[in-house]
Amino acid sequence: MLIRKPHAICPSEITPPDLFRRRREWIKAAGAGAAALGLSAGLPGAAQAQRIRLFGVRKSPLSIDEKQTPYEAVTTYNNFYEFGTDKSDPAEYAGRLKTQPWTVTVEGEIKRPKVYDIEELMKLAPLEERVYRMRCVEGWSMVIPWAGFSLSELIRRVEPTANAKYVEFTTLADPRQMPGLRSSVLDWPYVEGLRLDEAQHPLTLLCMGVYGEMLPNQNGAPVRLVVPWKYGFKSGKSLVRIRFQEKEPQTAWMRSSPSEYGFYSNVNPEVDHPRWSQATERRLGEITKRKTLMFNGYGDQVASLYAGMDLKKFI
Ligand SMILES: Nc1nc2c(c(=O)[nH]1)N[C@H]1C(S)=C(S)[C@@H](COP(=O)(O)O)O[C@H]1N2
Ligand SMILES: [Mo]
Repeated sequence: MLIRKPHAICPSEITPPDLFRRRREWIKAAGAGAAALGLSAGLPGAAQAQRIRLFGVRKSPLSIDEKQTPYEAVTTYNNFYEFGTDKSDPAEYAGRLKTQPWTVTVEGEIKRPKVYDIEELMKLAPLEERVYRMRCVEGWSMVIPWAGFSLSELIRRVEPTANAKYVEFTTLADPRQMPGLRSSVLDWPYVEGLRLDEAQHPLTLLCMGVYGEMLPNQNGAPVRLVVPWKYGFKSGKSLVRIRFQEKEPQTAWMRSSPSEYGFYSNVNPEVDHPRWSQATERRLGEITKRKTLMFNGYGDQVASLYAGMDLKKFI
């Protein structure tokens, strides 16, 4: 992964909430004039984006009870390489992504293949708020109140065949909307994968919102995956295809860096990344490092998925 070392990330890199809010207010006030002058392209995407509240989101018992990372940090400190590799790039450039209309093609080893319209997909099951602990492979972590429903709700409806052993997730790769595709940091599109039982696990979230609102583009609008016991890169943003298959998918990170990334990518403090330790992490907004927890603290729920597997080998 083309990244800075974890210790190089300090809290001051995150736009202070006050400053951000003031900037947004200024932009709102200046909005009409700026648009008329054709200046809107120069404004940060996050600031010009419409914020749309989600209604009827119920609390989930799968949430953790930890202090949530502020909205401003969640939406301005992002990895979304399709918009650039700097943490601030997605908030700055993803505003131009057109998320409507949007479809997600569900295909492969299933009895009911279907192209889902995003509106239909959002209504498939009641939306739940899931406060999850998120751990990036780069060494930072956040606590984020996502909104969505278990991916298993979708999987149940499309009826996997006996040949379905894995699920491949493909995300949008549109060079007209995504300036980061010009870089060859990854072999686009961004592809991720899960074993079928991992994909069916109740914690695996098909996510459409955050902080009670529809996802901002920089967080993967209109629909993304969230797999909280794995490193953040497994949680693909802006999904366009979900394919069920017999073979293990080749993920974008495995293709670009096979010596550094395996298929499972479970958070594991005992297995270092070849270039740095994974034993500790920095929770955004905190100074003192925390010890990273096995399966990111979700071991009680997910460890049984890997019974009998050597997790030093299946990284
Ligand atoms: N399509 C796509 N999905 C992606 C990425 C990306 O670059 N492209 N980055 C991943 C990484 S490394 C992380 S840590 C999380 C970050 O999600 P967040 O910015 O919403 O916190 O998104 C993941 N999903
Ligand atoms: Mo990440």
